[in-house]
Amino acid sequence: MSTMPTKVDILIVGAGFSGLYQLYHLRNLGFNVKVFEAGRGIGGTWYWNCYPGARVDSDASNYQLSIDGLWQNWSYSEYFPDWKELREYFAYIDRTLDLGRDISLNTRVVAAEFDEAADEWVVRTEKGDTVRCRFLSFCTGFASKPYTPKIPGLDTFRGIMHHTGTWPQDGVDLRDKRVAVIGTGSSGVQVVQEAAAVARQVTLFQRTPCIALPLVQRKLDADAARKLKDGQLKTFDFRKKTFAGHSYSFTDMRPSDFSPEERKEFYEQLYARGGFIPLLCGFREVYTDDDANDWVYAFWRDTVRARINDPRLQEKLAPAVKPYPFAAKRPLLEQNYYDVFNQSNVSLIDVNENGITRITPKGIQTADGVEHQFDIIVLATGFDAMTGSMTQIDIRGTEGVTIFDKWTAFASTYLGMMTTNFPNMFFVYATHGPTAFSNGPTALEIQSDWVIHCIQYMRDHGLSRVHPKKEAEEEYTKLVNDIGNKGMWSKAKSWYTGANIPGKTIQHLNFTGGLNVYADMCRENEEKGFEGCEFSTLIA
Ligand code: NA7
Repeated sequence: MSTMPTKVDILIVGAGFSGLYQLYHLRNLGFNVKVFEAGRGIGGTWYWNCYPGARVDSDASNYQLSIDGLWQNWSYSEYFPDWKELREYFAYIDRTLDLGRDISLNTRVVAAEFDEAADEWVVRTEKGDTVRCRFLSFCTGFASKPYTPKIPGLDTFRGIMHHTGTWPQDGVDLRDKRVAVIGTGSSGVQVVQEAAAVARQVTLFQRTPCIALPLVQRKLDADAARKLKDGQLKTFDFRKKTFAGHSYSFTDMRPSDFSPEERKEFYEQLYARGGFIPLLCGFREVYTDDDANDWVYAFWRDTVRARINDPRLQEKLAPAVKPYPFAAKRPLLEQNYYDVFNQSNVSLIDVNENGITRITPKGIQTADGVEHQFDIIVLATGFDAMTGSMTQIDIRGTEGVTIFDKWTAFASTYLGMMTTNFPNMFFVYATHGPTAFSNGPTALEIQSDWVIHCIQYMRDHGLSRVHPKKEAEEEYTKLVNDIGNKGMWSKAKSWYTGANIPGKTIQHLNFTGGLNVYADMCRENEEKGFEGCEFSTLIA
């Protein structure tokens, strides 16, 4: 892997999908580019999230980069690959594109300061190395700052305790153990499924029931993989034109076009196809219309309740009255999550009825005074998502402004890729992008292309500094929040709006108008010479 440079044209932070995509394209354009990656391996999310059961929710043909020469020779073995296979895919990308020579692993960026006299960033790593660069591109994703609630006694536990986002690389054996899982997001659901099969006892601490759709996993044999490959170019093209960056889109039919029986039959067919199909090929009105949302929730609830034997657990896991609108939090995918609660080794504690009072050396104490003893506690408690990936770094722009100070009160960005006071700094697949509900590779390719073209434009025009105009940023930020307010997202507490982090300002952190709309905006913006950006040149 790479040696430490002192000066480069472009420094990329993070070696996940975005970082690798940008490195490949910028290097091909003749720029001197380096990637700094905090992990000891590449893969971003799939390096850190190696907890039992970690698996992607996007399907095989959508969850890959569209780089020519790359996709032709890669096939996943499952329709929804797990973290191990995703790591193999990253190793394949690295090998095929020869990226490793420009990636410094185990190199965490802790600070960056803009040198106004030179139009350069001075970036510092945890080990104390500094590097100068004209452009700084944060490819740190939306979920790289794990969140652990401040539960009293956290550090007194004598067993094994880890957050899913910083799971030990050499794994934790759950076999025959007493396992506690706190959290019912994607991570918690995936761990529960895996633990239920091997652990002696699994106890889920639930605050809010999740809405999980059937994954419908299948193996991809040679024939199935070839069929996907035959349609791959079409997939890459179509996925950029859809609401969520997957190669399928909402029905044109409205709920009122169906009789109740037809509607049910239609959704049964969508459920049988699996993954996000019921959400993304169903009624678009689910995001905006209460009646449509109620119906879709009721359909989901009834299918789930039919799988659970105990009426108490039916009500806990799929309540009669919806706890929040369908899709207001990120829907999850499950394989046998609801079924495992029929097993004698799996139980659920509702922390609203019986809260966690403290972690003890032996386990978790609840409000009823009981000490539940565990060998392993899994903190599946999520992330300070979107803004946190960057506000955790000491980034200082012009006029001494830090990104933490700027975004703590209210996040503002231009196109979800730049922000005023931080010239020559880009970020993708994070704050104000079409991030949370989009297929990752589609969103980050659209955003990264804009970043790459902007840098290229500046080189072609002899420009050394770019930053968004204040009015342009205000307008875009207002757009993000106005569109967000039209949907259901504010009616749930989740990382979509920052509501999962105590004290964090509640606001819309995603562009929810659709990835296709966002892609058009970026293209038009570029065609108009990066309208909304101000460029300048250092006087020699
Ligand atoms: P999520 O989806 O943010 O889930 C975190 C879960 O942790 C969620 O169910 C929270 O409950 C729960 N939580 C947080 N604090 C507490 C406390 N104090 N007590 C009990 N439960 C708590 O994170 P994930 O890692 O699962 O997924 C993140 C994203 O990564 C995911 O959406 C995919 O895009 C990939 P709540 O629901 O807020 O009541």
